[in-house]
Amino acid sequence: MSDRAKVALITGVTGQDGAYLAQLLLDKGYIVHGIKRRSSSFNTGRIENIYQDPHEENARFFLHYGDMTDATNLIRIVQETQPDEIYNLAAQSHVQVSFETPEYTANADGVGTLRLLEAIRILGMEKKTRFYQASTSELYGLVQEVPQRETTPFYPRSPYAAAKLYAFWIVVNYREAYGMHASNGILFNHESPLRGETFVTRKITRAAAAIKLGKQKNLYLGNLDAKRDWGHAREYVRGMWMMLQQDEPDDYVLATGETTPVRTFVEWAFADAGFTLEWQGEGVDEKGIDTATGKVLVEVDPRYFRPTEVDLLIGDPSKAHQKLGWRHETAVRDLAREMVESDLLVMSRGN
Ligand code: NDP
Ligand code: GDR
Repeated sequence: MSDRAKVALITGVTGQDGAYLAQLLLDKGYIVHGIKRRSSSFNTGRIENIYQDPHEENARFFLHYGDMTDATNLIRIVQETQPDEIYNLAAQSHVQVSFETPEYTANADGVGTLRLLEAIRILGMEKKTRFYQASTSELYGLVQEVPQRETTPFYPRSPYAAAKLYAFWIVVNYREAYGMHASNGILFNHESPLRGETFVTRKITRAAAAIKLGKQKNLYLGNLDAKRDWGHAREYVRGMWMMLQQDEPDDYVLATGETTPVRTFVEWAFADAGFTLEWQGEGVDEKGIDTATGKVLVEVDPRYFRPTEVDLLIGDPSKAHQKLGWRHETAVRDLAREMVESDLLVMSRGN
């Protein structure tokens, strides 16, 4: 083994997982390159704390403009950075938005993955560069088997999931066809204080904090009956890294093995903000009422219902336990508390 620092390239470095992964790899001594999109507004808030001026002598974190829809750009960045490991986290990652932007989602999430794999192949780096693909429990979609594991059949239920299905299989194909060290992490939902504000957990914890601080009156949600297997993002990015340290590439489920209805997550988050909710009504008329004041704090708005829903996700992470030694640590109840506390702090500072 040489003592040269390993080089990693992260697509989607400005997202929730990208920020945690970049931190993890820097802590491990890697040189980290990240691809960020050009945006008219600031989009590097999550990596502000690890940003390094590239002029600094010992800088190990570098950002490059790029996009998963631009093959020329991906080839150039892979050539310039010569990564030992690529983590493909970039995606239009919002399931509901994928119903509004299906073609773009297919392009960025599906064909984008192909572009990156082809960049490796065109540059003759198949044997040098290991590849991680951000696959998802959304592949399971319509319930075929519970808990869901690596052998459970896929049944995607959204343009997002269909695009990720293509990405999953093109990664398997490049592994088999060209002997690439390419692995899929089939990750169940993972959240954190850095979670995007329109995903349900963060939408809930932000609203609970804002209502507590008198900045918002109530919260509108969609399907309260959906169940998700929620873990902590910081622990899941460690699993990504572990997959690329294995001698052989493979596909792994990362999950907690516990599932929780959206409604329960709402109750927890509001309790952590000091409210006790009582539910009244059913379906679109269901309301969450504060028992102390009688005020309606949570209402259902059908605009957040999806044309096709994924009702139940619960993962079986046994393979990751056995082969990677990976385990989740944070229980979902504690995750909800951490997110509410963080949102209360951020909002009370006025941000
Ligand atoms: P985020 O939505 O927080 O981050 C997505 C990242 O991709 C952002 O950096 C975003 O840039 C970037 N991006 C979006 N479109 C493009 C594009 N066309 N070209 C380049 N970059 C782009 O997602 P997460 O961090 O939560 O998830 C990371 C990955 O893991 C995603 O692929 C997601 O689909 C997948 N996944 C996530 C799970 C979860 O529970 N979080 C579970 C399973 C899979 P910008 O900041 O500019 O928007
Ligand atoms: P998901 O996450 O679709 O599982 O995809 P999201 O938090 O968006 O939804 C979870 C469940 O909550 C229900 N829901 C609502 N969702 C949102 N966003 N907003 C609402 O108001 C609302 N009300 C109820 C949804 O219907 C759904 O059942 C996430 C993303 O990170 C994907 O990129 C990733 O692949 C999967 O997790 C695993």
